[in-house]
Amino acid sequence: MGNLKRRTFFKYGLIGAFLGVVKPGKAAELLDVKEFVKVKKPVVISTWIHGLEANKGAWEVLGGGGKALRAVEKGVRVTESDMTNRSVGLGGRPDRDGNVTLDACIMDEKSRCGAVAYLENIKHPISVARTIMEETPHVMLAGDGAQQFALDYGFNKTKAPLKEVKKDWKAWKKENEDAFDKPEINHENHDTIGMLALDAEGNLSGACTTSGWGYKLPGRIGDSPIIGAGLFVDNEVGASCATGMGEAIIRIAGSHTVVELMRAGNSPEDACRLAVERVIAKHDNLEGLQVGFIALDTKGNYGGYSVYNGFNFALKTNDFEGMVDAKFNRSW
Ligand code: SD4
Repeated sequence: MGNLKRRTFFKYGLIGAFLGVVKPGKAAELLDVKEFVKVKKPVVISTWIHGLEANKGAWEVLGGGGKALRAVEKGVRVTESDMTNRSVGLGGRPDRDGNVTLDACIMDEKSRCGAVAYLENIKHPISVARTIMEETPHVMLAGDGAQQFALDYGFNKTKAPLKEVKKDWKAWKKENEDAFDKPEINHENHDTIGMLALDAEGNLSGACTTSGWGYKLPGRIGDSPIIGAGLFVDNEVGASCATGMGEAIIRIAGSHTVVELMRAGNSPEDACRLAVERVIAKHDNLEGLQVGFIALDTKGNYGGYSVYNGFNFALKTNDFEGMVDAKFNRSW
């Protein structure tokens, strides 16, 4: 411990002892009490504007001292329930053949995780992911097996797509015969919700849920249900989640990369930026390739970064509720 740290240690150790937070005998066991004092919690961040409502849902748990895991599930269920949302839940756009297929995953402070991919007709994929995590020895279920599992565990079947979504899909199909050969993604048709929370006990959890790339090839699965790509949590370091073109995020194991960059000492924003720079370095053609990451560390520091401008995230703490514009590498 250097001189400065030693002073910090004694200063806060003594304050802690005075306040009764730290027993004098215990103070010697704390390595860096200054860091401990600085932790800001609870805090929740989530991708895009729909994150505002989702954060409110999460805060019903976090604000009362509840656990991050329950908060992120409750939070993103708000977005999954919103039938006006075209990129999350059963209100989402279908695949090329007109079927709505959902991807989601969840991860907690003990590195337990659950994921569901290519799930049809179930309203809350995030809760199916949590049930897989808690009730099975597996991490991920997909397709018909995942749906059967959900039905067995009491989830109801719900019809999709919505009438108006089907109408849009029919119009798209008429105009886009080419897309059957060469699928394209654009930055308006995909807005996954990824959420990260740090609870009052200092534990992290995350959740990610999406209907994926609108009009995707049938069978396509993006990054959102893949632990390490769409979401990663390490309670010793921090958590990250991703939005944007899943294929590019998977190629660099995006969210895991962000967490490892934080482990190496980068701030959440710098870690997101470095991961975005890695995405950029791995792609010759960046046209339409939007990727954004958000990250939250164990001290309640947060940040986000994207390839292109326009990405933002919702933040809620005891003192602040609102949107934060992420920094970006380039403009559209
Ligand atoms: C996917 N990453 O399926 C998702 C889509 C998304 O913001 O995040 N959109 O590739």
